[in-house]
Amino acid sequence: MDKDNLEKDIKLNQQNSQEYKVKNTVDKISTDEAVCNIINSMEEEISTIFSRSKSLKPCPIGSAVSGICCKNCSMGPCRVRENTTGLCGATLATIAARNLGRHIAAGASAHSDHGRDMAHLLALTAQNKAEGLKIKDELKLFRLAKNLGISTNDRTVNEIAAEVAEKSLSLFGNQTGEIDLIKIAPKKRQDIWRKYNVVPRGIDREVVEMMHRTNMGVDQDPENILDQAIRTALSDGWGGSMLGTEITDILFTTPVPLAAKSNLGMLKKDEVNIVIHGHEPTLSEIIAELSDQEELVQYAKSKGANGINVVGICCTANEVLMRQGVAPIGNFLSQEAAILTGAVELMVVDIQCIMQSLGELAKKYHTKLVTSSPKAKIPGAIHMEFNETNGVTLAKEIIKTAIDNFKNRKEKICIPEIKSDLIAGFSHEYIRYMLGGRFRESFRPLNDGIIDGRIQGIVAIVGCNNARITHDDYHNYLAKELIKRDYLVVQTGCGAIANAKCGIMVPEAMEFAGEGLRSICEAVGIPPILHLGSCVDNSRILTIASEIVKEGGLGEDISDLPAAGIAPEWMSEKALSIGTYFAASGVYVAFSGQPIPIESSQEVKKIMTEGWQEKFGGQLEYIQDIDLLLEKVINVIQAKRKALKIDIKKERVLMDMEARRKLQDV
Ligand code: BF8
Repeated sequence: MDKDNLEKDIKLNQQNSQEYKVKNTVDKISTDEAVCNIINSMEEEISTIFSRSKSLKPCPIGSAVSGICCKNCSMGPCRVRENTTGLCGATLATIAARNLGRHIAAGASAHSDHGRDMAHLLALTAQNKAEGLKIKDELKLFRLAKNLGISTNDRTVNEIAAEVAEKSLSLFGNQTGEIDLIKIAPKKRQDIWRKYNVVPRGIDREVVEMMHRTNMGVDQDPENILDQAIRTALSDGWGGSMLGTEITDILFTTPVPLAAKSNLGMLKKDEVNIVIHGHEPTLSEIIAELSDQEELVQYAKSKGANGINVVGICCTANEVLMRQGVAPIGNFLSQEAAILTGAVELMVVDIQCIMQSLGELAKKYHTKLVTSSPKAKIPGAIHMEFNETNGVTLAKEIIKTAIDNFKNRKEKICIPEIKSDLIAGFSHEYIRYMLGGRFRESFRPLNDGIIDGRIQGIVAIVGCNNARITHDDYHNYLAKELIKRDYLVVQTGCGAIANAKCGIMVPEAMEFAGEGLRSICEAVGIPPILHLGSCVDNSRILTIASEIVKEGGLGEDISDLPAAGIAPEWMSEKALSIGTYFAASGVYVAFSGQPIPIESSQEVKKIMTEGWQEKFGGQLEYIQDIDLLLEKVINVIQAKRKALKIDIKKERVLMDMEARRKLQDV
């Protein structure tokens, strides 16, 4: 590059960076008053994600807003714009597709490796080697066995579990064929995947091939690269994540609705506070169970505390909330605030979405930060390793460490008096049961509600928080706007915790819902926003969508359903994998907050919208303006209603007691 061009390039970069800064200024850090109170009441300047987001701006090239960065070989990093190429000749579109493919491979790996650990745990449980664990949901085990083609006749539960574990683990290493769980999808959907050659063969295989194809000088056709990205994402949604959800239900029970409370106000001033954080539920389920044990409670009392209070953050919280009602005190952006209260004796973390800053932050407080997974150590933390066979012993040791730390509280305790009620625990099994009743469980009433227009559609609002935008704002805004217009909202991950903290995950929220949705919620006794669990539990949404299709009356495929997905505050690579497997399953998906890392390539954007729409009947796009996003989602769903010929609103029939009883008794 000559000197003039170099100067031009630098100037353009600065200009882009400047524009980008203006667009992304966050006025309010959070809509969660508890988090705002904690951050605003800090007496000394302590670095948090909110302060760092002000001083460290995102690189416009790295985030693929005004160009793209390729660093897959040491001749670069190459900064590439439209009409320029990297040293090897790679175009912007090729680099964008490659980078996205790698992000998806990482996101799918995270979910699937979690699923693998659950399968491994099931194998040890079947051999009675997993301390404190046994199979709690035999029915669910039989169902998974059936889906994996395993016979359940004349065999003990442990024999079946052992074979289910073995078969599940084999899905990771399969080299050819198709992973079994795709057969849960409607037949038409499976045929679409086969037609475009994107059916996952083996979970690990797809990730490895994605990494290979994006290595220097291999796959250079953006569409071909993105087809492999789709196959990788499908191996997550219909593979690793689905196994994670199914096996967690088998080991810890399939969730049913339960009441709980959320937010930082659930920390207790006079009790030993233990925060469970991360994504793998096993150790945390045991900690939560043991925290009521008389011996441990007495030990806490002997140290001056009134009891033991286990609360959670992120998806470990969602998992243990769904089955034991443990309070989610916060989502991704609340993790530092929890320590800043000065009331946390111990935070035990496993894997994923754990900020490294916790190590330094914990040192300033009396909080002990404990890492438990060999896969995730943090400088400054104490490592107490969970190895599947030491659950109870380790959980007790962790609880005792927390109790012993109670006396070391030194900082001012600052627990905001803010908490909200919530209802969680909506597994797909329970939704079918609650709609149809005990003897005739069915999705029929839901399908009928959609067909007659009382429910206009189903929208999944999922995914993370992102410090570049106001914490929880988009999650809560969209959920309220959608239920108002008669769209049933399903939630997972940090989005679910956002809605819970905002107080709209309770039946009372039906007062904000439209008339049609309200009539269904009242008859069935559910909130208009359903908490489906953690991020791997997005696989529950795939199962629900498949069951709705199977029930009939709403087309033959997931792409026919009046449904959409939104990740309005996405941050993690896992969200890109989720968005992609939903799009490839036939769902319209919109991301907001921060751009998806292909924004500068018109060619890749076209493939992921028009191209994927044509091939898979779904698409994935970024829409910055949240109102435009809302409008687009509604338009997409209304177009699907029109195609199904259910767009003409039927006369609203006021439901008398008999009609309500009918709905309950179907
Ligand atoms: O897996 S929503 S910030 S906590 S990645 Fe992480 Fe995103 Fe939260 Fe759960 Ni999901």
